[in-house]
Amino acid sequence: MKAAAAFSLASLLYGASAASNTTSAALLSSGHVKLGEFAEAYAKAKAFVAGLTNAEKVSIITGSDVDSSNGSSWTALANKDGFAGINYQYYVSGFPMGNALAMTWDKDYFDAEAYASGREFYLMGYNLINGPEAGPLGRTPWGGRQAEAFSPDPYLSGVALAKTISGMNRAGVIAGGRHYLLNEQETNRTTGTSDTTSAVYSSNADEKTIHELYLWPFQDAVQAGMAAVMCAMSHVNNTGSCENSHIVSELLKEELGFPGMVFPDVNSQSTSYGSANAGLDYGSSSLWTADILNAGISNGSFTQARLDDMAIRNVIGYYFVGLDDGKQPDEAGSTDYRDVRSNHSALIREVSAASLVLLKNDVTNGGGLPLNRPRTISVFGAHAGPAMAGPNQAFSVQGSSGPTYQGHLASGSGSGQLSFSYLMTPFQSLTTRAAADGSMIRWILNDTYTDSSSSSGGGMGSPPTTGGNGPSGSSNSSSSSNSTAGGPGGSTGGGGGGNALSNLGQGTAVTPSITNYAEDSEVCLVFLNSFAGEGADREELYNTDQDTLVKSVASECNNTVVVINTVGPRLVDAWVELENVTAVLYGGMLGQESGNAIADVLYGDVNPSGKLINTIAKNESDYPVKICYTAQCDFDEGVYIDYRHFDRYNVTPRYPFGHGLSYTTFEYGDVTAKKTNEKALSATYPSGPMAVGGKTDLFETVITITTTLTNSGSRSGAEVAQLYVSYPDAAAQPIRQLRGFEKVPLEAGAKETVSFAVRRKDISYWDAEAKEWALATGTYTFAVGSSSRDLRGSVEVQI
Ligand SMILES: *[C@@H]1O[C@H](CO)[C@@H](O)[C@H](O)[C@H]1NC(C)=O
Ligand SMILES: *[C@@H]1O[C@H](CO)[C@@H](O)[C@H](O)[C@H]1NC(C)=O
Ligand SMILES: *[C@@H]1O[C@H](CO)[C@@H](O)[C@H](O)[C@H]1NC(C)=O
Ligand SMILES: *[C@@H]1O[C@H](CO)[C@@H](O)[C@H](O)[C@H]1NC(C)=O
Ligand SMILES: *[C@@H]1O[C@H](CO)[C@@H](O)[C@H](O)[C@H]1NC(C)=O
Ligand SMILES: *[C@@H]1O[C@H](CO)[C@@H](O)[C@H](O)[C@H]1NC(C)=O
Ligand SMILES: *[C@@H]1O[C@H](CO)[C@@H](O)[C@H](O)[C@H]1NC(C)=O
Ligand SMILES: *[C@@H]1O[C@H](CO)[C@@H](O)[C@H](O)[C@H]1NC(C)=O
Ligand SMILES: *[C@@H]1O[C@H](CO)[C@@H](O)[C@H](O)[C@H]1NC(C)=O
Ligand SMILES: *[C@@H]1O[C@H](CO)[C@@H](O)[C@H](O)[C@H]1NC(C)=O
Ligand SMILES: *[C@@H]1O[C@H](CO)[C@@H](O)[C@H](O)[C@H]1NC(C)=O
Ligand SMILES: CC(=O)N[C@H]1CO[C@H](CO)[C@@H](O)[C@@H]1O
Repeated sequence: MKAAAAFSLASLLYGASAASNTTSAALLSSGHVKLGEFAEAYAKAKAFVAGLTNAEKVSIITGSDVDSSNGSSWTALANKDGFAGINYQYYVSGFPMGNALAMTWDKDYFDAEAYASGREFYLMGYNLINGPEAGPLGRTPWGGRQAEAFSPDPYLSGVALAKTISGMNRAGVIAGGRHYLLNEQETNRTTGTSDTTSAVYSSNADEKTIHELYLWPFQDAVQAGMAAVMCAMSHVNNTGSCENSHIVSELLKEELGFPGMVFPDVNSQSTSYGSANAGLDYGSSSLWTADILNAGISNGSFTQARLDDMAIRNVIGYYFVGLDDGKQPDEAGSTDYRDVRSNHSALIREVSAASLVLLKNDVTNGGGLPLNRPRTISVFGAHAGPAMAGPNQAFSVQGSSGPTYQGHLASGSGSGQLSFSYLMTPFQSLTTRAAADGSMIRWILNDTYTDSSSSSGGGMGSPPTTGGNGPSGSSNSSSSSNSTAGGPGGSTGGGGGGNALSNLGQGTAVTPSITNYAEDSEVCLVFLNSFAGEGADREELYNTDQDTLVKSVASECNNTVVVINTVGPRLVDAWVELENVTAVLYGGMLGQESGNAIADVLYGDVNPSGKLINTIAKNESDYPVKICYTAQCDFDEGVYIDYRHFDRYNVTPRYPFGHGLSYTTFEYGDVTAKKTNEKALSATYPSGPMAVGGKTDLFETVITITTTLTNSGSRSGAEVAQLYVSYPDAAAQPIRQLRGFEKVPLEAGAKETVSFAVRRKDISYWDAEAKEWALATGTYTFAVGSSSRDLRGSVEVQI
């Protein structure tokens, strides 16, 4: 209450004189925003800044320490890249990246991972984290940076961004949501160093698209306590994102009531007054000197109120997350050993396994998943095993990192890249399982392997068959007489390729070839990946070499199981319908326990429960948005990306958004609706007070949707029940949109009630004329299901 009184005084002092681009309402001192949980941090920040000279304030906003003549001191925030782990740091954990975490559709895991990762940052002495990310949202499946982000669905991304921001803040660090705004591709995000004709692309979108899609997750995150936002390198409406007063001051600070600091991505500030007036709070010490800013205050190009606002916004997060308690350890050197990892490996394995999506599973002939002590296992593909050198490749921004990686891939590249201290590969985990089960496991860890011995008849392409005491010694005379391999005591390497199609039981040293191994196996596991990262977009959505590998294996193996880890949607149509492809397991970048998590699901220790975070198309031409190569990138598709596009144009996807199978089955009961706030529903526009996040009533529950979920199979498992809303026509909305999800663990036979709290925002559309979220009048349909195209029940509500 005291703090609130102080704001109105301040607004009298500064509000009226606030000039130019930063309107008075974007100043915290204006009292425009009810600060709620930020009030105490604001009071502390304001008192601290009040004791500083302008020169000291300028030091703070340009990242320098202050040792005030008054005895107040400030140590510049230690800023660090990463979210799913600390970038460039020894002895830390590599957590599942954003895309994998999102595939869990588990709010508790969003929080738990962010908290655990946040603790590692905290204990290593970092204060301000560059992440998590809801930009890119995922406008185009070719975007290079999708592994760091969550989902092209704004609701799912909004929940994930909000939970991960609050989880990291709770760990004691300031999470900086990025990249704000419309930062959807890597191509031309900077000008080329030699090519002076190249231009940074400008993203141009209408207000409806901005509000209903790209700004949406940031709004949820502001409401959840986001205290810092990183603005992007790319431009919006032909102005640098960090210097665009519309998106920074009007949308973020005024409309969403953001109380924290806006700080720039590398090279994203180009002017002194332009950037400060537009709403950038932290920036370059050469563009923002005390002389320049004081001169601006003297002649009206800048204001004292704004400088104070900038300084306050630079320190408010520090107080908000409790860094002023003085307990945080000092910043560590990048190779210092500190015990920060706790038991995080267990959480990482759990989250990774819970993120894996079972796309297909055909158990009709005894194949498919889960595996049951298979006698013979063949493993194919470079992605199954370690890269030749590892676990971390060199950091490579602007590098061409794809399209596939010759080794097990569990991280994207760039500033979100994980710093592995170890990496569990599938090969290692499967070998451990095979040893325990008494299986035989063989491998070709290469996507394009060809047996070079087949022409020469010699042993050239084959692994050495040293010694005579290998498993092949168990061959009996009858079978070894048919063996073309070295056999017992074999010293000649592999046998002739012409006779290589030997049967199981004729000796283990079959000449290594994809088809030979495939033929001799009870199950064939083929591992594929798709790589990209910061600085370069994806070149392809499928890989011909890897697709050929799957087809070769499947031609000889009637139980071919494909495992994919990818940074963005990876098409599977080249082979997914083959009858010998019995199962497909699909995931994102899983982090350090990748192999263990994959094996946990393959063997059924964990029942898969992940769901797709985007649509897998049959053909890449089915997606609406490619990479933009021109200076003007117009978001003409509006809100129709991913499933919103497929639904509108009636394009059949291979696997729809939200899809994911289980080893058990689930049944949905009737769907019912209850209006919980009739009065609110009778008003077209929200009318609540302006708080952190926006008008408070946007976040109030107005309708509750309820159904029941039963595990009708014989194993325990978890289902993600999804709520999709269809608006009345007047709202001009996509056919259906995700507006709720709950992940429900159920023992075999168990039944539970599932409820979705629908907020006013969730049934509103952006009314561009009124510049406000509006409710439409008419019939809303609330459908509940297992994916966006597997709806099991619905209910209509008149509004
Ligand atoms: C010291 O702080 C007080 C208020 O805390 C302020 O009035 C004064 O101007 C400050 N002096 C300097 C040199 O910053
Ligand atoms: C965008 O990047 C592409 C590929 O690097 C280049 O050919 C093109 O000229 C760039 N476009 C602009 C507007 O700079
Ligand atoms: C882009 O500029 C136009 C014209 O100046 C303006 O109407 C529109 O609101 C701007 N959009 C954004 C996202 O800044
Ligand atoms: C104010 O002073 C600055 C610094 O000398 C100068 O760049 C700017 O153009 C001036 N603005 C006006 C309106 O005089
Ligand atoms: C890790 O340790 C914490 C604290 O000891 C405990 O609460 C948590 O359940 C553990 N997590 C896992 C996944 O074992
Ligand atoms: C594969 O073929 C073998 C040999 O004919 C048969 O025993 C097995 O059941 C088949 N498995 C599948 C999944 O079709
Ligand atoms: C994979 O096998 C092909 C063909 O045998 C060979 O040319 C290539 O070098 C191998 N790749 C790796 C990474 O070993
Ligand atoms: C030897 O192989 C034959 C043919 O596969 C089989 O019937 C027989 O049981 C095997 N003998 C031993 C001792 O393994
Ligand atoms: C050798 O293999 C062929 C074809 O699989 C089979 O018909 C023949 O009986 C085998 N011979 C012996 C001695 O096992
Ligand atoms: C499926 O695998 C079996 C070997 O188990 C093979 O004989 C058959 O030709 C394969 N089917 C296809 C369509 O490739
Ligand atoms: C995808 O569609 C395009 C154009 O419709 C077609 O030329 C191409 O062959 C298709 N690709 C695949 C892999 O089916
Ligand atoms: C976009 C915009 O309104 N820019 C203005 C910001 O304020 C300065 C100084 O008043 C003007 O020169 C810009 O035109």
